[in-house]
Amino acid sequence: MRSEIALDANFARAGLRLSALNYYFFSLLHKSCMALLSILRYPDPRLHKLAKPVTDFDERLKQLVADMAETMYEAPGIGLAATQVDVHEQVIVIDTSDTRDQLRVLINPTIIWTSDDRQVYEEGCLSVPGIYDGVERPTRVRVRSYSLDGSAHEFEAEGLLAVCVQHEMDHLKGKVFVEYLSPLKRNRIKSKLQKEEREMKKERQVSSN
Ligand code: K1U
Ligand code: ZN
Repeated sequence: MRSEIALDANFARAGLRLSALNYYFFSLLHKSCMALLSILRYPDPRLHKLAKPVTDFDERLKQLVADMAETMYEAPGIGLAATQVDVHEQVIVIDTSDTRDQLRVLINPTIIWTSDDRQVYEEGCLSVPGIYDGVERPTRVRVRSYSLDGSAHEFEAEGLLAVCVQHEMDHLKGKVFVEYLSPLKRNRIKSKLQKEEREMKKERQVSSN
C-alpha cells in the first residue's frame, strides 16, 4: 500500500505529463497490473549482455518502468537496471531518497561529464545479494537521459546518487560491480553465490515434492 501511494507521486515526477483525468486512469491501470520481476543473480551470463537504446516510448515501456519500480522498492534497493530483470534495453529506475518517494526514471542515459576527483563507496547490488565492497568512481557526474514521455533532461549528481547512476549504467553495459574487485575476491563471491544457488534449487525441489 505504501509503495502504491509513493508510486503515484513518483510517476508524476518521473516525466509522465498527464492531465488529472488521464493520470487517474493511468495509475488505476498500472496499479492493477504491476508485477514483481525476478532479478538475475551473479554469475548469470545474461548480466553481461549489452542493453540496446529504447526507440519506442510506448505503453510497454511505461509498464516495464512500473514493474521495475515496484521490484526495486520491494527488494528493497535504491536502483535497478533493466538488464537485472533480463530486459536488455537502456532503462534505469533510481530512488536514493530517505523518504522513498523520489523516483527517477532514466531512459537511454549517457554520462556527458565526470569530475576529476574520485571517491570510494561501499557498494551493494541486488544481483549480488549479501556482498558489499568498496568501488572507486568519479565523485560527480553530469547525465543526459530521456523521460517516459520522450523528453530529454540533464542533471548533475553527487554523493550516493552519483554512485548509483554509475553503478546502474555499468549494468546496461553488462558490467557488475564485482568486476572492479580483485580476481581472488571475485572468484570467492562467485563460488559463494553458486553454492547458495545450488542450495536454493535443492530446497525448491524438496518443497515441490
Ligand atoms: O542492484 C542494484 O543495482 C541496486 C543497488 C544499487 C546500489 C547500491 C549501493 C551502491 C551503488 C548502487 C542496491 O540498491 S543494493 C541495496 C542497497 O544498497 C540499499 C537498499 C535499501 C536501502 C539502502 C540501500
Ligand atoms: Zn547492481
